Amino acid sequence: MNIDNSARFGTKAIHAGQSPDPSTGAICTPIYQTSTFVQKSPGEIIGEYDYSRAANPTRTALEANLAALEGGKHGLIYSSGVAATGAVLHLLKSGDHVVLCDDVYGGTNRLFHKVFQQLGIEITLVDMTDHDAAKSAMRPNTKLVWIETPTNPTLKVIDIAVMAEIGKRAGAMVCVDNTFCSPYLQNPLALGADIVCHSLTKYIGGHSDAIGGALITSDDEIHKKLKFVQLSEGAVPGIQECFLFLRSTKTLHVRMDRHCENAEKVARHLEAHTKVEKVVYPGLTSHPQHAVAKKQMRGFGGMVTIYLKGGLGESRKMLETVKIFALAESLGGVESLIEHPGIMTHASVPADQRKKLGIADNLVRLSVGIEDVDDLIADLDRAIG
Ligand code: P1T
Repeated sequence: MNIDNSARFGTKAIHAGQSPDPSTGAICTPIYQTSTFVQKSPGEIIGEYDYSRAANPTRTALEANLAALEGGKHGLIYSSGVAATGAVLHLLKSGDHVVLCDDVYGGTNRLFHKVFQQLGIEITLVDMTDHDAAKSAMRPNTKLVWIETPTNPTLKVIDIAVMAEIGKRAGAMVCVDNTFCSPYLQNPLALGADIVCHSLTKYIGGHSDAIGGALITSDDEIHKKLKFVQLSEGAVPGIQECFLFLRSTKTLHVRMDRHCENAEKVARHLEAHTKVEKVVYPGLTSHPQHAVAKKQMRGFGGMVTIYLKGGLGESRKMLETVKIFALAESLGGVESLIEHPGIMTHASVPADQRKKLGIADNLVRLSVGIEDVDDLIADLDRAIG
C-alpha cells in the first residue's frame, strides 16, 4: 500500500508496510512460515531473503509498520521486550557506563544488574524527574541513557526532550522504553531519543496472546549495529507472532482510546474512594508530572497505580476478590489485569530499592482493559470492600 508520510496514525496503523499479496490479492500479509529460501545458484537469492533468522517477509512488514507508527526509519523485531532491551545493551562494551531510570520494569532492572553489570557495564540508577541528579550522573564513559516513561510501576513521567538533551550533551545514546504509551500516545524519536524500545507483548499486541519486542531508530549506524547483533544472537520472533502483531496494530488506535478513557474514569473514581490512600495516573492534576505528561503524551494511558489504606492484608484481599480484573502479570491487553508489583513483577528489584521507590505492600497496579467501565468500577469497589 502506497501511503505517504502525510497519512495519519489510523491509516498508517492499517496500511504501513503492508500491501495486498501481488500473486493472490490476499489483503493480509501472509504468514511466511518458512525457515529458509531457495537460491538460484550459490549466493544468488531469488528475492530479498535467504534465511528467516536474518529476515522474513512477514517480519519485514511488521518492522515497516512499527517504524512508520513511531516516525522512525528502521524497525527490528525481537522474541520479547527484554530481548530487545538486551540487544541495545549489546552495543556497549565492558567499562561503558549506563544511566538507568530508577523505576523500570523488574525484568529490565534484573537484565541490567544481574546480566550486563556482571559483564563489566557500569550502572547508575537515577530519578529522572530530577534533572540535576541526571546531569550529575553523567560521566565521560556514559554511553547509554535508558528511560522508561511512564515508569513501571510508580508511573513517574520523565521529560523525554530534557533527558534526551542531557544524554546527548554527554555523548550518550538515548533509548526510551515506550511500552506503556505505545506509539499512539507518545513518539520519543520526535523528542530527541535515538532508539525506541517496545514490549510488543503489551498494548501493541493487545490481546495477551503473544510475546515480542521491537526497536525503532532513524539512525542508520545504530540500526546497522543492532541488525548485526540480531543476526548474530538470533533473538528473533516466530513468524506466527509477527502475523499476530501485524493483525493487532490495525486496531491499536481504537483500543488505546478506550484504554485511556476507561483508565481515567477508574482513576477519578478511586481518587474519591475512602479506602484508597492515593491514586497515581498521569491524567490526574494531582500527578506530580501532570504538566510533562500533557506536553509529551497525546493521552494518559491505561495504567493506574493505587496505594490502598492499610497494608499487605488489604492488598491481598483486593487481589483475591476481583472477578473481572484478572490477577496476573503483564498489561496492555483488552482484558483488565491487576497485580502486586512488590510480590510479582518487581520481586527481583532489591528490597531497599523497592522501598525507596515506594513499591510498597499497599501498592496495587491496574492495567485497565476495554471492558465496560461501569463493570470494572463495580468490580473494584466490591473488591476494595
Ligand atoms: O515481557 P517482555 O515482552 O519481555 O517485555 C518486557 C518489558 C519491557 N518493558 C516494559 C515497560 C515492560 O513492562 C515489560 C514487561 N512487563 C511486564 C511483564 C509487567 O507485568 O510489567
